Amino acid sequence: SFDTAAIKNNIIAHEKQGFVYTYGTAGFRSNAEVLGSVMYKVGILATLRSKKLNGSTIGVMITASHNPEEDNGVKLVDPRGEMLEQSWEVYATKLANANDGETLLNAIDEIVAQYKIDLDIPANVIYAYDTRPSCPHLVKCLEQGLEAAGAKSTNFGLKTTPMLHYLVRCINTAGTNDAYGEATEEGYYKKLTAAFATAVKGKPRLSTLHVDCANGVGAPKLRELLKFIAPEILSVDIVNEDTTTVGQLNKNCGADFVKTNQRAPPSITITAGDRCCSYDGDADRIVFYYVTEDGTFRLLDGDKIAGLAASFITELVHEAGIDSIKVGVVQTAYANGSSTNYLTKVLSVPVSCVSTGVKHLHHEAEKYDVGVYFEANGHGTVLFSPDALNTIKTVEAKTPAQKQAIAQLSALTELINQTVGDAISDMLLVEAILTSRQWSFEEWDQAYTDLPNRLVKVVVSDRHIFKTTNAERQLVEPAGLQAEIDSLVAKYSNGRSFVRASGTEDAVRVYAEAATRAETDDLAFKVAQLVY
Ligand code: 16G
Ligand code: ZN
Repeated sequence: SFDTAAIKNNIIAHEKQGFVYTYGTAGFRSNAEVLGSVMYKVGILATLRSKKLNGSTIGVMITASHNPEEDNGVKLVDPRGEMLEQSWEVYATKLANANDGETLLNAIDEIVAQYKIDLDIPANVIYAYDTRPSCPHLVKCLEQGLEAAGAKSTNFGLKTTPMLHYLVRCINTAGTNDAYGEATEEGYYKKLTAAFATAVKGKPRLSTLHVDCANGVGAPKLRELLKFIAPEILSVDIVNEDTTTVGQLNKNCGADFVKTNQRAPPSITITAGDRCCSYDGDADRIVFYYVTEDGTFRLLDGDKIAGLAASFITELVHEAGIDSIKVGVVQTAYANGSSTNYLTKVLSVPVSCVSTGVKHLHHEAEKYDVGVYFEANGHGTVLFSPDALNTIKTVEAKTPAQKQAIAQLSALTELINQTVGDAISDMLLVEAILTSRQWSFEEWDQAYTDLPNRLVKVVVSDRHIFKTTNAERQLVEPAGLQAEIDSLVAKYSNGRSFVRASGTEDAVRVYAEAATRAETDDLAFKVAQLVY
């Protein structure tokens, strides 16, 4: 039961006085040393969230994704495998900052009153964690909170972030019409690999895909998944799978390294014809890359994945004779201008632009029959609306070609992790499309050419004074700054630039793109000077 005396007495003291916790874009995230006290509170919060939702299972994931190994973090997963409902974030923040038992109980009372929570409803929570050395300690702190709050909880152990999202949805939909799958790690592997086999049926296998797992949890999990796929249909070579040597996680490897540095990890020797991709530390992001004959590095990022997926699904929907299903794409301001142009002008699909952060993209994508969403950094997935799923399931084929298209669409709905972006699932999606089309990376890359772009991080004294509008594409504060940026941008051909405060780091980010590399760098530099 919910034991207020225990909650008060077992509180874990703040590790560092004066440290302010914020439930941000991706939950709480910071150096792991200050997070024990937060985990305790998160255990209580997850319990309250479950009670509020009539005992539905809530997920807790301990990870700091692509951050350095000494960091850690935690986020809550809602019953359908989505991110925690946004209105709860401020309460999460309040709980985390309560520094003594009395303040904590007051913060809890406030949540209980605000959401009219019946504390007698039994709570269910599941949790998992990545490979960081700080996880075992933080798990204990979380358990201390769950225990004090009286939740029924299950430790799912080492998992990728998207696996935990999958498990939460499976548990909550079990036995219903939209049961999502078997709530086990094996169930996840079986669902994805069976769908992959169907999607590539009858097509020759592609060459080996080299997968950089960032020395993180993606490595052991991908290895496990491969046991369920015949080597005749997928050939994978795992690189950077050292999850035991301290200091290796995300170090000079992984999706964030590749996207930021626009080059392959030094640990991979890559020659023309090689096909490579990189996961991030918790395997919810992926980017692909190759080098051309003349040795030029070519990145196939989230925008390229979105373009590939949107074109393939649009084509299948048409071949299946179900054009009533409308495909749409959701991007952020970081999407390369060329990708937006390709989607709207060449594919003629609607594109919406939203603020950075998965929760924003996900909810916008739900508005389409088939919503493809990807951040340029490689996080994304595809959502099929209940109506679209139903149409795909029930439509009757009139020709063998239609039958084939319907079977493939149906396989994609199983292959794609629709709860959140998933490096393993997205990898299989891309491989399924490329296998189906018998395309090389070069052919995929032909769709459009990225405009040169530059992302600059500027450390300022107070990033909170930077307020944006229009999906972060324009500043409203500090007053006058946007006008100055606009007049700079006007001087460059195909110029575009915007400034926003980071949600994960104490800094401001400047993005710029223009027709040439020199113009882009110049624009980024000048805008950064305005901000500084
Ligand atoms: C978080 C977000 C990611 C976003 C990034 C932006 C989630 C799960 N993750 O990692 O989607 O791209 O923040 O970071 O929402 P920034 O605010 O520091 O630019
Ligand atoms: Zn991640």
